[in-house]
Amino acid sequence: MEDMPRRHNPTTVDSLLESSEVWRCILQAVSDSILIVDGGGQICYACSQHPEIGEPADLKQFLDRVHEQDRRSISRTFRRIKRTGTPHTTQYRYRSDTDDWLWLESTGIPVSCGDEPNAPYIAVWTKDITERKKDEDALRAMAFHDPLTGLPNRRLFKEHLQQSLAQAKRRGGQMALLYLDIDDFKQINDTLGHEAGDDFLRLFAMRVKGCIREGDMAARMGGDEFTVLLPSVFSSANAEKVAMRIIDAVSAPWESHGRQMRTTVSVGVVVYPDHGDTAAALLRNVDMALYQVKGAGRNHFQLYDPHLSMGEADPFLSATFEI
Ligand code: GH3
Ligand code: MG
Repeated sequence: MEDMPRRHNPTTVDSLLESSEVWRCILQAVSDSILIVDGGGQICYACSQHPEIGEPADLKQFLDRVHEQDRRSISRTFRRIKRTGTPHTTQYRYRSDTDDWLWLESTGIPVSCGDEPNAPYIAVWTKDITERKKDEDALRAMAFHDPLTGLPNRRLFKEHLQQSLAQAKRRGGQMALLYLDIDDFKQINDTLGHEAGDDFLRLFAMRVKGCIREGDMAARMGGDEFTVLLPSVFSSANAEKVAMRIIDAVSAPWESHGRQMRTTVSVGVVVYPDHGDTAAALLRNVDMALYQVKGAGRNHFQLYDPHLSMGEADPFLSATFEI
């Protein structure tokens, strides 16, 4: 490969870089905001390309608009820059001129001027990263939610189960877990089509959510399997009541292409601490309880009972049927 021809004269570049006029042009042209703060915290230069960020008169005015939960991290970053003499970056929420919360990312760069020792100034280079944060939030939401129903997915459910369990243990209280499986769901897909199946899954999610309180959680585990987490119950009767409410709500008629349908659901129920004291034990036992309902004819709930044997299935008791 041929050497690239040198296009610049080092002496000219040096004198260019020494020209404050050149730097002023560059700073005013970049699309970020720049502040220069002296050792006493006074802002000695401010140039903002973001009208909504504005140009604070001093560091106090700037910090007043930073979200109170982020102020300590900003002070810590400033101290670190002074202590280490190296650049550091921090992200924080900032109240805009229009009173909206923006996400900003600032990099503080220690700079010295002339012969002054110990870099007495800090140049703060700030980008508006609000859109990037929104995209990250949307991606995070996608990673933890089921796209069809919008409900939390298995991953988020498992996190909440662990948290609820830990809280119940600390409180010495009880919590309940319901495992729901739609009866004969394959039949909806087979007779009405996959889209009707999807419509019913969305309707099912809404009906289940309508049966629980704020603080409780409904999640889709996959396919036609859902869970409901009741982080605080006083007795198994509370959980059974919710299970019954869900069974009633789900069995209300629904319509697909002018056809009136009715669909049922089976529910397994476990309560901590009676039916297990780990997430794995509760999940194993709730699955067993659900298996018992399916075996006993479906369209019902079953509180986990290790002594209960499986009944004979009655395929005509429940499922989806036209009415
Ligand atoms: P059972 O009463 O024993 O639960 O019988 P079932 O027909 O409901 O059987 P199962 O629960 O095993 O079937 C779940 C079916 O759900 C199988 C699969 O084709 C279908 N399914 C899984 N995910 C989706 C989805 O996102 N949309 C639709 N429409 N169908 C799905
Ligand atoms: Mg099913």
